[in-house]
Amino acid sequence: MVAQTLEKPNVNRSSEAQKVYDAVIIGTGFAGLCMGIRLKKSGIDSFVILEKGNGIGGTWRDNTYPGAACDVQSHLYSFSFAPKSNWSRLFGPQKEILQYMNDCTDQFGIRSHIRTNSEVSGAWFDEKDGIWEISTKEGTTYKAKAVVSGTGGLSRPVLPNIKGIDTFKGAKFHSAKWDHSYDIQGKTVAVIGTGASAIQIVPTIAPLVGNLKLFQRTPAWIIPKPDSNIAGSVKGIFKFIPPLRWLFRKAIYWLNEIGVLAFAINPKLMKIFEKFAKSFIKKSIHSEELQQKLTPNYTIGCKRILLSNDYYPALNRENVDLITDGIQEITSSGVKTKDGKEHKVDAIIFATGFQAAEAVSPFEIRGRDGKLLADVWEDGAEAYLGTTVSGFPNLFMIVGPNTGLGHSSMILMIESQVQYTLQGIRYLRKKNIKFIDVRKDIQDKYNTEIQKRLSKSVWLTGGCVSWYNTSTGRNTTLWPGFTFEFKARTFFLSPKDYEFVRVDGKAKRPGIGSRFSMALNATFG
Ligand code: N01
Repeated sequence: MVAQTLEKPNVNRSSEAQKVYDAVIIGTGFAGLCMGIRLKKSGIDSFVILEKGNGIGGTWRDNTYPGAACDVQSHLYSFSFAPKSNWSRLFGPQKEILQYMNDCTDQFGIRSHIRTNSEVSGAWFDEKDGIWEISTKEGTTYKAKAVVSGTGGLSRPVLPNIKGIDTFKGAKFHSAKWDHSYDIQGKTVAVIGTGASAIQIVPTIAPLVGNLKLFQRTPAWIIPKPDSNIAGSVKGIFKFIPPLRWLFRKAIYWLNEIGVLAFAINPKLMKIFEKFAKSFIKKSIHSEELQQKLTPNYTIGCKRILLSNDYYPALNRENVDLITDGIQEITSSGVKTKDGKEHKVDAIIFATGFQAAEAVSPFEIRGRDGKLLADVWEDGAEAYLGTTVSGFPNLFMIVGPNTGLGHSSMILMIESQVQYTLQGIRYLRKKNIKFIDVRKDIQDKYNTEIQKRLSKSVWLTGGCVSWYNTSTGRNTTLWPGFTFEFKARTFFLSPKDYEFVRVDGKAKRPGIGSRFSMALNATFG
């Protein structure tokens, strides 16, 4: 239980503290940028975007590890309203994605709204005035009608709880905080973890290091990555014949979308993928012992399916050892496994993932009656349409609970949530509306439905432990359906789902006409 401290920050007497923005957006990942761009495009200028780092990009700024690239096709992993014809590869590398984000920031004129080095320490809702106060660690306080949180599920790297982790004398860092000043050339390096980050790191550093000791707790299912350079002629065609680029994006979209049938509707279909992945192991790995170590004992799809053409070949290398004996402790000079062996290494890289499913928000958020979001989410995060939480009026979360995907581009979900949020912000700009708060019964009904659907999915029936679920086995991260269903459900913000409180204190909802005009304005405004 999080301690109840009802203290607000010292209000900074700067001009920021006096001004009331229409919205304060938190984070400059795809979510925060998308929200800023859509506000700007619809003529709303009264917003700031707070960013804890000193540049934009969120997870794509932080994850600079060798080999970092997207595992979703770039023509789909990009904004629908900002297509890029000249992606260098089908699956773009980190630097190119970060450049794309910077280009969008400038193209849509939102850079002047961004306040870097502004780490939010807390947000408090003042029910009397219907205003959020947002404070930063740097000591500035902002006021806004609405808060849009775009802090993402993968912004808090997790170091494992392994005995002795602090005693190690060599270099150690998390994959999301790569220490580029450390020269790995010729060194003996441990990589702990075999998830999406590790399978990109291992093949990239294996030819550089002296020895690589890879500590695997659970093998991942891996399938080939249909990646390649995109030829100049194709880039030219996409540039000069935009409908073909659009068709290409649509083709990728529908190919990925088919995956939902196996992930969420009938996990038995996963057997087809499993057979394919098993034959991929057999074809790629020389030693039978290694093949066995790399074959998972849970249904494919239960954990994220990984794509790689160079991970298995890297494991065939003489200088790479896959160690599956389980880690006992970390010593001052290496990693000791449960069989009593100490593996001496110069450096340890923790590719151990992020804190995604557990019920925490990265900073204190207090809603009506001083209620703390972390307390409300003690048994697992939940929201309505992954975006709003009852008791926390005028707060919108992009990439909130149960909006993650196992099969396609998160940017599709982000754009849907932004469309929804934009309507909320438009309502709040109406002079007589103080706040809107999603009805608890609506939120509960929605989550009962989502959890029922998830209970049949491979994520809960596949027999694995994954970060998709909380420690009590509740899936708080994934959307159990097609992305077009989510888009349809978030296209209109339906006033009947909300308590509308007006400045005069009366609770009166806008009519049906308003619902349509808000959605149309949000779409075309
Ligand atoms: O993290 P992970 P990640 N002892 O949680 C192991 C996105 N992403 O950073 O499976 C030993 O997947 C853990 O073992 P186990 C993507 O959404 C996207 O790789 O829990 N091992 C696992 O092997 C992805 O899903 C891209 O038994 C320990 C690994 O660490 C998400 O980020 C690229 C351990 C963690 O794997 C996270 O990926 C990269 C311990 N105590 C990442 N604790 C794109 O291309 C944990 N592990 C878009």
